[in-house]
Order: sequence, then C-alpha cells, then structure tokens
Amino acid sequence: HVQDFNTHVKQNKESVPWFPMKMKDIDQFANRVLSYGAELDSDHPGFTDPIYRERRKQFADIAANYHIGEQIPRVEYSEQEVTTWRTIYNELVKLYPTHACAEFNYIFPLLQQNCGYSPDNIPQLQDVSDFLKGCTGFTLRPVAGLLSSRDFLAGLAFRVFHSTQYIRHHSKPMYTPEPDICHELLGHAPLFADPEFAQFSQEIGLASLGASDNMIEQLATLYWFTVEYGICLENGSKKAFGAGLLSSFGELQYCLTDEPSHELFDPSVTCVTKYPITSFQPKYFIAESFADAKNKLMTWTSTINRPFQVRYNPYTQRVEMLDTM
Ligand code: TIH
Ligand code: FE2
Repeated sequence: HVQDFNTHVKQNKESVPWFPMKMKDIDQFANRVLSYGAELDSDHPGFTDPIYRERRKQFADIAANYHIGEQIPRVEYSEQEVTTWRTIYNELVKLYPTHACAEFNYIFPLLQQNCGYSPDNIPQLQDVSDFLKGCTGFTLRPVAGLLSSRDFLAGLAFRVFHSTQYIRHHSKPMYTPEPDICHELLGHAPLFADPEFAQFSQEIGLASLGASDNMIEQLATLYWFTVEYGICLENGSKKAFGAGLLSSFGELQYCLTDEPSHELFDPSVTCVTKYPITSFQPKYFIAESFADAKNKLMTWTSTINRPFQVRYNPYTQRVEMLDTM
C-alpha cells in the first residue's frame, strides 16, 4: 500500500534520508548549492573578468528566486555571449551528422524549428522546457550553482532537469568542466525529448530517492558514464549520446577515436569506475541502445536494498511509496 514518507519513517524507525515526495518539494533544495554560481574559483577563466563575474551573479539570482511552476525569466544575451554560443554551435553542427546518435539527429532539427536553435540565438530555457514537456513530460528548472548528486538525481525522478542559464567564459569555448547553457541546451535538452532516454534518466532518479550515500555515488557514476559521457552503437559504429560529448567540439571528436578506451556498458562494473571531471575522459562505456541500457539499469537497480519501492504518479506528480517490509 501507499504510505507517506514520515509515517513510514516513524513506523520503521530507520534513518532513510529525506527525499522529495511531490514536485513542489524540489523548491526546498534547489538553492542548496555546493558552490554558488556567482563565486568563481581562482583558476576559472572568468575569475579576473569583472563583467563576467557580475553577469554570473545575475543568473544566480534568477535561479535563487525561482519556484516550480513559474515561467523561467527570459534573458537577453549580450553580443559577446551570442558570439561564444555561435562559435560552439557552428563547430558542433558540422560534427553531429557523423558523431551524434540517430535519436539526437532526429530531434535537433525540431529544436531549430520550434525553440529558436540557430547560430545567432541562444534559446530561452522556458521555450525548450515547453517543448520537452510536450514530448516526454520533462521540464527544465534554473539552478544557481552545483547541486549535490542526491538533490540533482532526485529532480530526475520527477522528470525535472536542473539547468544552468549562464554561458561559459568567451576565452575557452572548446571545453568547460562546469555546465553552462551550451552544455544544457546542445548536450542535454535534445535527448530528453526521446521517450526511451527520458525513461532511462527517470529510472536513475527514482532509484536515488532515499538511497544510502554509497548508492548515490554509484548512481551518480552511472549517470556520468551514460547521460554525460555515453556512447552507443549504430550498425556497428560508435556514436555519442552523452551531453558532455555533444556540447564539446573538442571531446566529441576525441571520444570516437582510438585514443581513449571503450568498454561495454555494464552497470555493476560501470558504477564503481573512477573518472576525471576537468579533462577529457580516458574511458567510455558503450550501450547497445537506450532500451538495452535501461533494461540493464533496471535489472541492476532491482538488487538495491531499500525497505520500500517507489513509483511516480504523473497525474498527481507525486512519488508513491510501496512498502515492502
Ligand atoms: N565538458 C562539457 C563542455 O565543454 O561542454 C561540459 C560538462 C560536461 C559534464 C559536466 S559539465
Ligand atoms: Fe551535464
């Protein structure tokens, strides 16, 4: 039977970490950022650029004041920001036909037609969010900085993707270790319009609710090697589907060469593999298809030891708990 979380904890006296049960609960953690988006480290390319720092603060404020269900404020990007976007966009669209997976190449023209994707325009988060909602129910939510893995993954359980709105510093367009609007809109957004991929992403999110710290780390690693850096096979040749690849014209070329190593995606192996976060990846995992990756993931998550099961009710936008104790 379905039970509410607090009742569950009281009755079982277990230390299950808090997790959101309804869409609105996400507002409680969306501002709990590890590093506030406005404070840049000394090695960040924008550290000594006062205009860039001030701009980042504006974006952090938009996210900090946002509540679920509201319209995401529209932003007018500067000529310099659009130039950065254009550089990245023009390099990437040359590579997509040969380097990106078929699902991505099917959706990308729809984003050009419906959401203002073009070399001269940085699309608005609200327009992309509306488009995704009509495809798979995914929506975007602006975020002020880096969330913990636990909070970020919890959003996916509700098909909510936390998205940055600022753009990387113009001095380094080819690669950024922190997400930015190019990474979100070129890397992530297209595949959230794909039903299989959307479900795969949500399954990681649902598995994360109330999970132990150790399990969160394993799920974040699975997310990293699929949603961020996944490669799949199409008629025997490798194609990129990970957002970190699809938004970086440097790494998108590199990832399909023989320089890095490639291994078949296997959740039990992949989930404990270490990875660097500020350089190209030395190793990628290859999925046979989104459906296959989802099946393997669900087989693996079914072995997770939790005293309850969860399922998402899209009509109420709530997580329902099925007690299994
Ligand atoms: N490296 C990516 C890029 O340059 O677009 C961005 C990120 C990937 C993963 C986290 S941030
Ligand atoms: Fe990402």
